[in-house]
Amino acid sequence: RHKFWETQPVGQFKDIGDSSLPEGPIEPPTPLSEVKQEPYNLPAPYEWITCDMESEMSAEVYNLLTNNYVEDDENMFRFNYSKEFLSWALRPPGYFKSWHIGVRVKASKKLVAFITGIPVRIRVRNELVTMAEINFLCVHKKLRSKRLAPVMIKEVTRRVHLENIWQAAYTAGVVLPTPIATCQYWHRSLNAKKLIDVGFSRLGARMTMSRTIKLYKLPDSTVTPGFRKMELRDVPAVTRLLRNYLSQFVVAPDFDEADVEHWLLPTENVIESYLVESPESHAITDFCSFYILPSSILGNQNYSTLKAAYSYYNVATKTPLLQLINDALIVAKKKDFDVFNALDVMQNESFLKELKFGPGDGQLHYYLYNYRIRQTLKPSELGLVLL
Ligand code: NHW
Ligand code: EN5
Repeated sequence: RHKFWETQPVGQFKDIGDSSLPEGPIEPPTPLSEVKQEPYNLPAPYEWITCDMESEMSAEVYNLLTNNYVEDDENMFRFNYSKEFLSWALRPPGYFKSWHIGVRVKASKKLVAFITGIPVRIRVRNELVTMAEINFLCVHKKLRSKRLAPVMIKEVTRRVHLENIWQAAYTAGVVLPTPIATCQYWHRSLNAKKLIDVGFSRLGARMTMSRTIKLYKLPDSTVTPGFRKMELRDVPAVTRLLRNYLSQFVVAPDFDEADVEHWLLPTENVIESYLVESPESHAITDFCSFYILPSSILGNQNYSTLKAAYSYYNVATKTPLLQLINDALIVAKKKDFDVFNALDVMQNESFLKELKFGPGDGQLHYYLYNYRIRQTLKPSELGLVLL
């Protein structure tokens, strides 16, 4: 069934429910001297390249992904990560350039495949594990089903091993051996008319366009006193808030101040973060964030881009979470986003229905490489959002 994945140190379907298997690494690390020193072989027309995401290479990567990356099941939309977003996603503190891997045609130099890793510290229950986060696996549409993906996965694994890292985390819309959790995408319409016009959503039964627009109406300004954009000076307070919040989840990143500065400080067209500063004590009590990931609309006469915001990390200690996220929706609407998306991770279930999110037709499966979890987790036990 899974000729490649059956050979890898990942949870196998046949082992589901076997409580005699211990939690933790599936294979021990091998001595670094035993890690293969040369890259894996590619079919003859192709060669490996390391992609410098600060150079013109980043435009080639952008073009490959824009034309060949993830689509929905009906091929109506395709993720359109911006160049600025890719630069942010791939260059966090301590990143390795050698983990930004391209495949190109030797003769023409054309980039035809890509895969990336970034280093991350992830806590699984009480264990802190340094891992690679693998993302942006992409093979050009014309080169699909030629078993190029397994070679790319083996090559990124080799380069991760060379840094003495032996575990990885990744998400995918497809089922592979075997998810640690399966999450649901939810969508909150901000521009209902456009969403319907482009086929992202449908007019409900017994609903007119004007009733639908009214249903999703939002106030013009946020309601929480002390709600403002996060600034550099807030990094220590936000780090404390977030670390404390994430400690309750079974799987969560271990963020220090350098990570919070990178991952949560607002960056134009990439990431937006807001917090609540108590008007009395000036304490930072609540925090919310979303990242910006448009999708190309495939084959529509009137529109080419869907502007989407994705819920990232949110922490509410004083303000009700519902009100905090409603303020995030108000901000997103003001900034002309068409839709606000969220997964049912962390405590998101507590606001999704009340704030008029509806379930999408997509799921997101979470995976760990070379780390076994005894039981499948509930989405609410996950404190991790990948981009
Ligand atoms: S998920 C997004 C993945 N990208 C896309 O969906 C873009 C559009 N599709 C494509 O470009 C986020 C191709 O269809 C791809 C597959 C490249 C997906 N993950 O070359 P073949 C990520 O980036 C398996 C893992 O013939 P293809 C996360 C498939 O099950 N495996 O297929 C990435 C089969 O193996 P099997 C996937 O369609 C995590 C084999 O690939 C997969 O031409 C990567 C077929 O290969 C997926 N999304 O290319 C793993 N999709 O055993 C990281 C298919 O079933 C692991 N496959 O026969 C950790 C590594 C680091 C470890 C460090 C210690
Ligand atoms: C790793 N970092 O399927 C990412 N998106 O629901 C890779 N559906 O947008 C993994 N099909 O339901 C990616 N509208 C896996 C996701 C791939 C993309 C994907 C889904 C998620 C999606 C939309 C459009 C469907 C178009 C037809 C959808 C319904 C919205 C509606 C709004 C009003 C209230 C009810 C729901």
